Amino acid sequence: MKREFLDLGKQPLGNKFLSEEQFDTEFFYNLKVVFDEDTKLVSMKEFVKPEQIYDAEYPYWTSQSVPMIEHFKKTAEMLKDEFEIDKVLEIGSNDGTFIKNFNKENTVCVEPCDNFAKYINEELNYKTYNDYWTTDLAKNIGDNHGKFDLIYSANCISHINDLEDTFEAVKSLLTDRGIFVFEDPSCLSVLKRNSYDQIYDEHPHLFSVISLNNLLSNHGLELFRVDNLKVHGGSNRIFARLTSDNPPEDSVTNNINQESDFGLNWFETYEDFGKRVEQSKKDLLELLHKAKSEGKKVLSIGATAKSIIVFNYCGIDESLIQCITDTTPNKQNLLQPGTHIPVVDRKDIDITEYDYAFLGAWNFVDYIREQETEFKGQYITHVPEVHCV
Ligand code: JHZ
Repeated sequence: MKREFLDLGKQPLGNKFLSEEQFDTEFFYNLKVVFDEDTKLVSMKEFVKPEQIYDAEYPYWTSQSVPMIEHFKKTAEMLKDEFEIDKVLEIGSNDGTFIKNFNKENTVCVEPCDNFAKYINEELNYKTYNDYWTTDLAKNIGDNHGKFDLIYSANCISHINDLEDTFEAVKSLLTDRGIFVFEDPSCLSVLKRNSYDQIYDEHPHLFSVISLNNLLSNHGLELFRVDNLKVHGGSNRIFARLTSDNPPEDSVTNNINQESDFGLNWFETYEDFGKRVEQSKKDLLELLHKAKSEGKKVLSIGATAKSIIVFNYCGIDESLIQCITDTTPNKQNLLQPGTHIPVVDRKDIDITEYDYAFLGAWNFVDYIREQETEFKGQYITHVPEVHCV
C-alpha cells in the first residue's frame, strides 16, 4: 500500500527554463510524495511522462559544475583499479563527463536527450544509442555488442519511472563477473537534511538502501556494496551483481542498520519529515519577507532544478529574490519555470549590490564560497534548516 506524506503543490518541470512567449503553454503537475509500505520505496504519486522532460533542449550539462568533472574522473579510476572491466555501458550519459574516462572502443552509451546523444556520438565519438533505457533497447544492444562487465549510471536510475523494466534490462546485459554501479541521492540524507527539493519530475524515486535491497532482489540482482558519497548533498553509490553465493560487504548491513535505526522502514518517519518541510517553508518566507521589508537585495546562486521546487513550493517571486545566476549558457537570459524569476550570467551582475545570496546549488556551497570572493553579504540556505551562513 502506498501512503502519501508530502504535498509540494503545483510544480513546473524542473529544467524547462522559458521566455515570456512560452508562458501560455507552460506545463504544471501536482507534486505529491508517497511511501510504499511493501517495498519501502519513496516515489512521486503521479509520474510525468519522460518525453515531456528529456527533449533536445535539456539544459543540464554535467560538465558545467566543475566539481562533478573531478568526481566522475575519480569514480572511473576507482572502478578500473578495483574491478576487472573490459566493456562498459553507461545509462544516461548526459554530456559524456563520466564515459570520457574510458577507452572509446569498449564502451556504449545510452542517452535519450537528442542534444547530448548527438554531442557524444559526433563530437566525442563514443557509440551512443539515442533512446530510453528499456528491456527492448537492452535486447538490441545485446544483439549488437554482447554483455558488459560494468553497467554504470549516475543520477539516472532514480529518474526512471518503471524500475521493474530497468532492473530486468540491466540483468539481461551483465556478464557473469559483471557489476551494476549506480549513484543517486540518498533518502537518509534527504530526511536528515530536510532537502525536500531532491524530489521532483526528474526524480520520481528517492532511494533508501533498504528499498533497493528489496527491489533488486526481485530481479535476480544482489546488492553487495554501498559507498556513501558527499555529492549532491549526500548520495549512495550502489554496487549490485547477479545473485550469487558470495556474501555482501559489511557496508550493506551497516547502511541498512543505520537506515532502520533512523526509521526508514516506518511511515511515521516520513510523516514527521513532511511536517519539517512545512516548517522550512514558513521559516524561509519569514526570512525573505524580513529582508524585503528592510529594503535588502537578494539573489540566488545556481538555477538548479532543486531551487525551482523550493521557490514554487514556497511561492517565492521576483519581489523576494530578484535574480538567479547560473554558469550554464542554455539557462541564462531565460526565466525560472513557474516563478519567472530571471536567470542571468554571473558575469553580468555586480554581486556587491546584493545583501543576501540564496544557495540554489547548496550542494556546492564550499565551491561557491571559494569562488565568490567579492560577495560581502550573507548566504541563505534551507538545508538542514533555514539559516544564514
Ligand atoms: P545541480 C540536476 O539537478 C538535474 P540540479 C538532474 N535531475 C540531476 O539529477 C542532478 O542535476 C544531477 C550551476 N552552478 O548539479 C550549474 C553555478 O551556477 O545542483 C547548474 O546549473 N555555479 C539531472 O539542477 C547548477 O548550478 C557554480 O559554482 O538541482 C547546479 O545544478 C556551480 C558549482 C554550479 O543540480
